[in-house]
Amino acid sequence: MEFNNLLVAIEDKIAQITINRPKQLNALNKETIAELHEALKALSSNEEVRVVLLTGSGEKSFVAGADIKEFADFGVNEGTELAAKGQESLFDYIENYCKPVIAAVNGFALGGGLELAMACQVRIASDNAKLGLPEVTLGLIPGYGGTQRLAQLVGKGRAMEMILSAQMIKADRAYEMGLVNHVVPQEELLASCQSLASKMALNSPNAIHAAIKSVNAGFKEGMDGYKVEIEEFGKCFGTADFVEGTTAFMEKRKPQF
Ligand code: CO8
Repeated sequence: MEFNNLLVAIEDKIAQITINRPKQLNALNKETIAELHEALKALSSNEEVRVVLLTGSGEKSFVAGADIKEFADFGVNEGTELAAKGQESLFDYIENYCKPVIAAVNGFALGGGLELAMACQVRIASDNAKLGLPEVTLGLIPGYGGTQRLAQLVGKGRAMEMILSAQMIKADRAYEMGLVNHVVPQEELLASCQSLASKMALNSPNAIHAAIKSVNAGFKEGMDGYKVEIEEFGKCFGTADFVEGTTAFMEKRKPQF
């Protein structure tokens, strides 16, 4: 897969997507958002890929936000459209993706960059990472799901404080708040993400997708998460993965999914 702003590599069932605009601290312009969607879409139907790692190039920044230069002269309609399209094509798409997406937060995760990390199923940060939603300093608010997902992850009071103060927090604080799952030294970041990804890659892809759908259902307006869980649980019984998983258990061997 060839892209202008991304590098994509696949190894041992794990795809790594690296956002590759280091001079702009990997800021998300429209083309990068479109390419991320395209890359993820292609990987969704690739059965050899079980987990996706998402990171930024260089040692300084995961993603320093949406590309401010691109929307500096926008009006109300263009701003609304930018947020709506981005949410649908990338942020919601990742949240509801059929495979786990792990954000390897290797530096600044600001604005749209933190929103991107928050849309992923799991976040692991390097010890130099700084996270924040500085949009109010620009006369904006988070527009890629940040007002919702930050409150879900860390609670309303902490989300309000981060959004209204626009202050960045360090990786350790993000860990204490539950905003990232782990903090590791920068040189170990990718290996840590790969280690977690390789554990996920051993499990039933069908069950993983069902689990993602069920967990997310509890956070969706008008959806009953318990009901979705029952439906998804039931559907698992009709899959080859269920037959393989239970047979392997009885035969005292590891399942091959
Ligand atoms: N957009 C565009 N360019 C950026 C961005 C960005 N978000 N962040 C950094 N860059 C560029 C800088 O302009 C600079 O380029 P140049 O050398 O051509 O001037 C280059 O990256 C390096 O940046 P700095 O020289 O500023 O590096 P520092 O180490 O001094 O500072 C910071 C690093 C603190 C990360 C600083 O760059 C910064 O504050 N960046 C902006 C952070 C920010 O405000 N992010 C939020 C953006 S708004 C947003 O994400 C909205 C999301 C919701 C959108 C909904 C639809 C619109």
